[in-house]
Parts: sequence; C-alpha cells; structure tokens
Amino acid sequence: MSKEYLPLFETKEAKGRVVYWAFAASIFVGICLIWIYRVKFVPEDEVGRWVWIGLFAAEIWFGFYWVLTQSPRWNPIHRRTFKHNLSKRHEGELPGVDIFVCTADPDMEPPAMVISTVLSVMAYDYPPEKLSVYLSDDAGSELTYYALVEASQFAKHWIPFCKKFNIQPRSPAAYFASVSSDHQGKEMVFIQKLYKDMVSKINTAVELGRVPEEIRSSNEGFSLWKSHVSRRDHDTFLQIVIDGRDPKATDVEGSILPTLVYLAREKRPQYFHNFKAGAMNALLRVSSHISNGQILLNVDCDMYSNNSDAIRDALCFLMDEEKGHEIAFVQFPQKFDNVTKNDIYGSTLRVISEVELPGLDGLGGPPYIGTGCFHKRDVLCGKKYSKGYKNDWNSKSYRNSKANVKELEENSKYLANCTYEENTQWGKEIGLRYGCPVEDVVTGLSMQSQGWKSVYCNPERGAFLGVAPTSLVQTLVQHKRWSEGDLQIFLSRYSPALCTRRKISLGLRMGYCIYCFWAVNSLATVYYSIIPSLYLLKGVSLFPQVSSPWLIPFTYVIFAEYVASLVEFLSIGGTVQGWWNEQRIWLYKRTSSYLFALVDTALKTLGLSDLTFAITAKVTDQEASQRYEKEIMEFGASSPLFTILATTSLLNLFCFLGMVKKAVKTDSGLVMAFQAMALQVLLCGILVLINWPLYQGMFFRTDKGKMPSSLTIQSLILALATCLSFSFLL
Ligand SMILES: *[C@@H]1O[C@H](CO)[C@@H](O)[C@H](O)[C@H]1NC(C)=O
Ligand SMILES: CC(=O)N[C@H]1CO[C@H](CO)[C@@H](O)[C@@H]1O
Repeated sequence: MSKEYLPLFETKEAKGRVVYWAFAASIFVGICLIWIYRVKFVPEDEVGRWVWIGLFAAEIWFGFYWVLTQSPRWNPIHRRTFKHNLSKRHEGELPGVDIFVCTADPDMEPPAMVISTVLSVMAYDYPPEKLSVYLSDDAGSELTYYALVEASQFAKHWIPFCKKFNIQPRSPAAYFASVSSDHQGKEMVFIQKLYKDMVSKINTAVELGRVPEEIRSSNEGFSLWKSHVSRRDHDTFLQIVIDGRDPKATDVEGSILPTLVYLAREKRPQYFHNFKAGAMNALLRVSSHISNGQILLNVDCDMYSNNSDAIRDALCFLMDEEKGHEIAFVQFPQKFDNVTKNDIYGSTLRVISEVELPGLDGLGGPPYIGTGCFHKRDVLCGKKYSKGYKNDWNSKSYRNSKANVKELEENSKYLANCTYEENTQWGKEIGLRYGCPVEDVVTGLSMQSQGWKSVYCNPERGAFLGVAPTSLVQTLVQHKRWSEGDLQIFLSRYSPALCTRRKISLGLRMGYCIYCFWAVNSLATVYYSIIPSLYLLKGVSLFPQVSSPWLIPFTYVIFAEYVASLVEFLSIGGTVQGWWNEQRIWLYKRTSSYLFALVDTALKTLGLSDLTFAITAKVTDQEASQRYEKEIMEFGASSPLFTILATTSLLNLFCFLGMVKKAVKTDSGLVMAFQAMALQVLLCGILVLINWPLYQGMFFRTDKGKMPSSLTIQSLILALATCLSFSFLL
C-alpha cells in the first residue's frame, strides 16, 4: 500500500458568490428602508396606530427571518466522492456496516413495502460478510416477521440476480415497476414470478390477519408470539433470520448472505417507549452484540435504496485519512419516487435539499434528519470529540463466530428490555436523545455542539427514495409535527441560540433557527394575509402611495426576492408551475400547520391542556391517487387545518370583490384606488389567485376530494361575519 495521501472526496464552493452577496446587501438596504418608513409615518389615530405597529412587527420579523435564510446561501458547497480511491486503498479493511430499518405499524406501513426496503439494502455492493440488516418492528407484528422470513428466502435469488446483471434500483418493487414487460430474459421472468408469489402470499396473510399454518409450524421463530398480549405489551422478540456467519447461509450461487435480524423490543404499558428514538437505541445495543458494525445506516421503512453504491459514498467521507476522523455522520437527502412533475404539495422540499443543506454543509454540517444517514457507532454511542482522535478500522467485530445463534439471541435479548435504560445515560448522552418529537435533529445538534462535523452527500442518482405525502392534510399534519418539534428544540437545552460555549459556528446556528422558527412565522404571515385585505375593503391605505418614493423599497424587496426565489427554484430543476405550487403550500403551512404548532407549544409550555387535533388517516384510494397524478388538490377530510385556510381565502376574495365593487361605482374609482393602495390591491389579488384551488374545492368540484360542504358553509359564515363586522363596526 502506497504511503502518499489519496483524497477520497473533494469539496467545491459554489460560483458567483460575490454577485449574490451584493444582491443580498441590496435587499437588506431595502428592508431597512421599509422599517424606516414604518417608523416615520405612524398614523395619528388610535386604531390605525396599532394596526400600523402590527405591520411593523410583521415586517421586522420577516426581515429578521430573511437574514436567517441568508446563512445557508452565503457559501454553499458541493462534494464529490472518489470511490475508486476507496477500493484501491481500503478494500481489504472495509468496516462492518449495520443497517437499521424501522417500522412501527403494519397497517400504515404494509409489510410488503417494508421488505422491499429491506431487500434493497441487503443488495448493496458491499462485502456481504460485513453487512447486517436489522428490522425494528415497534408493532411487534407477527405479519411483519412472517414477511421478513419470506424475504429471507427470496433474497437467495434476488441478491445474486442484482449483482449478476448489475440492476438498479435494488428494491424489487421499484425495479419491477420500472421495467417493461417485453424483452425480458428467462431469469428475470423467473425472479419476477417468485417476487409476485411472495407478495401475494404476504398480502393474503395481511388480509386474513394470520400467518399460514404450515409456515408457522416449520419456523420456530413464531413460537415467540405465544407471549404476545398486544402491541403495547409483549416480551422482546429477537430472531436472527439469516446468520451471516453460518457457512450454510448462502444464496443460490453459493455466496454468503448478509446477516438479517428481526427485533421487536419489549413493550410494557407502564414504561414509556420513546418512539423511534427508543427503537433505535435498542437496535444500537442489540446490534453491538451480534455484528457490532462500526458504521450504522438508518432508513425509514418506506425509503428504499436507489443506489447500490451509497455505502461506499459514505465511507469516502468517514474513512478519509485527512478529514474523516472528525466527521460523525454523513447525511443523504430524502428523495421521493412518487412526486408528480409540478409537485403540488411541495413534498420534495427541493429548496431545502438542494440549496439549504449544501449551505449548512459549508457552515459545519447538515442536521441529522432521521433517515438516509450513516453514523459512526462510537460517536452515536456517546464518544466525546477530541482533537487527535483517529479511526481504527481494524478493530474486530464483537461476535465470537463460534457462538451458537440460539445462545446469542438469548444472551442479547435483555438489551432490548424496558428496564435496561433505567439509570443510564441512554437517551441523554448515549444514543438518540429523548424528549423531543424530532429526536434526530436534536441528536445531530448535540453531536455537532461537541465539535463533531457532519457531511451532506447528494450524489446525482438519488440514494434513498421514499413515499411523499399525497394529500393536503397529510402534508399539513406532517409539517405541524415537524415545526412543533423544531420549536421545542429552540426551547430546549440544546437550543441553537444558547450555544455560546459550544463549538457551532454562528452561521450554522442561524441555519438551525430557520427550522426552529417555522412555527413562529405563522403569526406574521396570518397578520399579513388578513389585515391589509380588510383595510383594503375599508379603503384605508397601509402602504406607500404610487406617487411616493417610499414605494420603491417595497416593490424592490418584493419583486427582487420573488425573482431570486424563482431563479433559484428553476436552477435546481424545478418548473415555474412547481414554484407557484411551492409558494402556495408555503402559505398554507404557515397559516395552518405552523399556527397550530405554535398554539400547541404555547399551551404545553404554559402547562395548559394538551390540545390535540383529530388526525385523519391516510387516504390513498384509487380515485384519490388518480387525482394526485392529475395534480388536483385533495381536501376531502374535515380538518380544522382546512377551516382556517378556507376562511382566510374567502375573506380575501370578499375583500377583493368588495373593493372592486366600491371602486367601479365612482368614475375613475379603480384608478384612484389603485394609486392609493397599489400594494394592498396586489397583495390581496395575489392571495386570491394563489388560493384558486381552494375556491375550486369549495364551489366547483363534485368529486370526493372536494372540500366537505359543512366546512365550506362554516368558512363562508366566518369570513362573511368578519368582513361585515369589520366594515360596519370598526
Ligand atoms: C433512481 O435510480 C434510477 C436508476 O436506477 C435513476 O434513473 C433515477 O433518476 C434515480 N432517482 C432519483 C430520484 O434520483
Ligand atoms: C406518480 C406516482 O408515482 N404516484 C404514486 C405515489 O404513491 C401512491 C401511494 O403509494 C400511489 O398510489 C401513486 O400512484
């Protein structure tokens, strides 16, 4: 082995930064001028003054938030790996990799989908003797275990098939959906048939709710379920389904198979389970007894591997001789295989994954976002950062290959028991941190604050593909949870605002705050989307007149920011329509999900009742998915999240129509109204335009995905009452 240093990756800074900085500076000047305008022209009358102060507060908030969003745009970086150097230098000493797949509910996460993910990660291009896959089943479902047993049989054909023909992607479900049925080789027809048979067996078992008797009697693993009381009350179930050390555990071509383990940690009603963080920590401990891979990958059960080289990509960072020792984790973006062209619900989070995360990478590392992330076991298990730390890739794995599988299972079970973590540092300093709905982000932040770095790896071919939400309510509920969790981070002891003694750069702290403040954004946005419209109806101007020079900073900031955001969106592969959809969903999230998250958090912090909103189940019937494919917005459900959206949209419509009606009564009234209140007309007009799908959903559609009539009527009454009382009383 040669002594000279072969870099395993390179880092490139984005071009054209100076131009961007100049642009950002000009926007900042514009924002300051807007603030000055608000201070200089406070109206005399009492009511007008408070409205004005409200607008000023909203604008201060928007300005401040804009400054936060500049941190990731300041100096984004892009990374490229050199996998050939990795093979050249380290092929013989590649570390063990343990892959954790987490599932929690066989109804929401069908076992057939889960095993497709499992099979895709079993088929990585990586020495199988160094690869172990763990499925954590928090439902403790016999059906999921059964599916895994079936998958272990199918893997004997699937893995050699993948490697022989080097096919991609290696999730059988995704692969067979992507190939056309003609021009198939004999082998492929055979494998496809095996796959279809397996899926239909699994789906039948799921429908019947029980495992076929002949399987149950031939596999002693099922005997575990004798002690199964319920999802929340059962022993630890641990089964090594494929033992990679067993010379007989080979595929049909005689090659070794990766180890495959099923784990359902113990659940008891009197012990709190800490959700996914608890499951991950149980996996961390159990895997340390079985394979003890030094590298961990965790993926959600709907996120299959779309790139069989992803492990090697990650290792290029973690094993780099010069920089690898300070990197704690490598985060891949979450991508989706079922978003439509214009991404009606903005589910790809394109701006986050293509602009903001590379930007945070330049500032010290992206957050850990809970899936598609490679960790070093040591660091996740609480190893403290120290300057001279070196990786030791040669340390042997824990397991004594002579240990009998049954003994190993028996001796490892207790690691997943409820009581194991009592009086330990698990969940505090070791493993995933507890106590926050976004345990992943907190964990990453806590590692970074000790000095560890992280890396964002975004190769051209997406490495992990999941299922994006396909209805509005799913999107909004998901964002309510996220924004609530992120706000809790801000209020917790890990708060990015409190890290003065910690080792995170100011830029990265600002970057985290972008997400921590999602929920707070709601107040300013709601104010801005209601008050100016109501005053438009009343004929009171809240912005500079067309003839005033103060209009310039307003128009400049608004137009330049929107053009910049459109250019940014197009430059990362979006469409114009997609950008427009993104603006809409951004508005919807801010006025519903984030507002509810803020209210919930405030109530919880004050110790008041724990307000919870009815969450509707995922609706993905045939018709709904057809509408999704046609990019028609899906309402259907009656959710309080929708009430607020519908009411605001109607309110804007009434204000706009009311203004037009008043204006056309007088000669040249429209022109005058426009001169006095151009920006208000524009704001209200754009709100009406962007809400078009809502009006359609309320008044023009007849399908099942339309807005429920009761909700429409309720919102109509609310909006009308607000407009009327506002124009006559105030
Ligand atoms: C997934 O992999 C396929 C190749 O198998 C590639 O064509 C596709 O672009 C990838 N998907 C994403 C989202 O990158
Ligand atoms: C465009 C696309 O692939 N849509 C699919 C997304 O996922 C849902 C639910 O799994 C399917 O029903 C859609 O067909």
